[in-house]
Amino acid sequence: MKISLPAQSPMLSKDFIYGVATASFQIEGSADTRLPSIWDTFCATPGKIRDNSDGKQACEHVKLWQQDVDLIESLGVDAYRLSISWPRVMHKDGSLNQQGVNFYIQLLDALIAKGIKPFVTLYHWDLPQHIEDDGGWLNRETAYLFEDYAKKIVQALGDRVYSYATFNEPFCSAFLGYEVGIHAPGKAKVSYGRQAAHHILLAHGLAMQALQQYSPNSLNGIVLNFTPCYANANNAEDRNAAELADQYHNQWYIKPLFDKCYPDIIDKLADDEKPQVEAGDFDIIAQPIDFLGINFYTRAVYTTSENEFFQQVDMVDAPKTDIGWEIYPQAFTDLLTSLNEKYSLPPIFITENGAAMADKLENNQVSDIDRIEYYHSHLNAVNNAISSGVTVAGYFAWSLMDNFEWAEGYLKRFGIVYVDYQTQQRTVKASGLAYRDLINARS
Ligand code: GBH
Repeated sequence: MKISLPAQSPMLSKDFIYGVATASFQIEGSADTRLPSIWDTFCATPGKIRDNSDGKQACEHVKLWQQDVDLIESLGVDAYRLSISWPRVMHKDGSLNQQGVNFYIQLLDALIAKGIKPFVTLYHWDLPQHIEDDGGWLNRETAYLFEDYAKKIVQALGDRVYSYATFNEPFCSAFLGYEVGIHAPGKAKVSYGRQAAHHILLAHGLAMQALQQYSPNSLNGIVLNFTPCYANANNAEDRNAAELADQYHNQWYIKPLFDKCYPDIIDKLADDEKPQVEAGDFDIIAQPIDFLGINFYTRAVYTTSENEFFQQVDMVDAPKTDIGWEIYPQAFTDLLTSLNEKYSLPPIFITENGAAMADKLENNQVSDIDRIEYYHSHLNAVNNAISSGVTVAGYFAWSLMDNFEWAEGYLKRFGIVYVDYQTQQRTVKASGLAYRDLINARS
């Protein structure tokens, strides 16, 4: 079983960037050498993480980073997407923590020495807890603290970074963290979710200005996740439900970046559910971006509901990954072509795509054939979008290695490298080898 693309695909050119991705809290460990984040607090709250685990050790990447860089190199990738832990690089008083900064400097230097392009995300969900204590993303001030963090870290890292993303998936931080509460900080109110989203988008715009000023030579942008919405029955009611779900979960985070407003569904919210927007906010939010990062995993299907705008339908008989997400690669093509029609987009990077599978380590091997199939079908879905005119410049597999999967703890494995958490032994899975072979097969 291998991953292949049509012979003429632009994704088989050496200019197309292939990478692997991780995030700080999910792999770093060494929690005692940084400030606490909202995820430390959330993990310590009973009932929030399925296996009651936490990120104190995770993949011990802070200790094992050199062997992890060798591992990344062995996969033959062009790029590595990592995130910086805000609570590792900043003290409470807002000054840089040089010890934490040095960790990233040595990591970036090691990547660069091997010719691997660093793609750095400034925020992959690990807000310092002391900022949450002052209101977190519900407090407008947090956007300005983020701008300050961005300015300082970007200047400290100098010209080492190929690409910066301000945020990873504002949807997850705002909706999962503040509206339904299944992610940190575990708050649950519609108005909270909408307000957090607005402050995160504002923070993105403020940080974009800083990035373009202090790091004009890197590709600067943002990473959004999309779960394309489909109608359950092909009738007007279900199509409308899917349209509203799309506006609420997907377009809410991209439309302000290009059109300087929220989608129409905002008019259906009660006044006390709408975010407070100040004059000039949309001008800040809609800073030009050099690239758009897109994370795709699955689609969602909707029907009408009596008391909600829409209701998700479980596709009972559909193929699913080990985390229960439907495998539906056509949605990836549909997503890319429809975004390309709606907005005048900069080049796209697929910053995450991958699958959780029930992996077994046997005789030092993991034959994750179903994951290879997932990558094969989804890379071909991207290729189909490129064929119909969408500009995609690169693709990152989520994830380099198994890691702390948020509310699922260590129960779900997304890696193309297997991690034995007892020994911290890494083993490249069959999917990792297949990905390497695809990358090496380019001309
Ligand atoms: C990403 O989030 C994260 O960036 C990354 O840290 C994480 O490890 C990885 O994905 C895997 O989870 O309920 O069936 O409608 C992705 C978050 C996943 C949120 C799909 C919406 C919809 C699934 N998105 N999910 S469903």
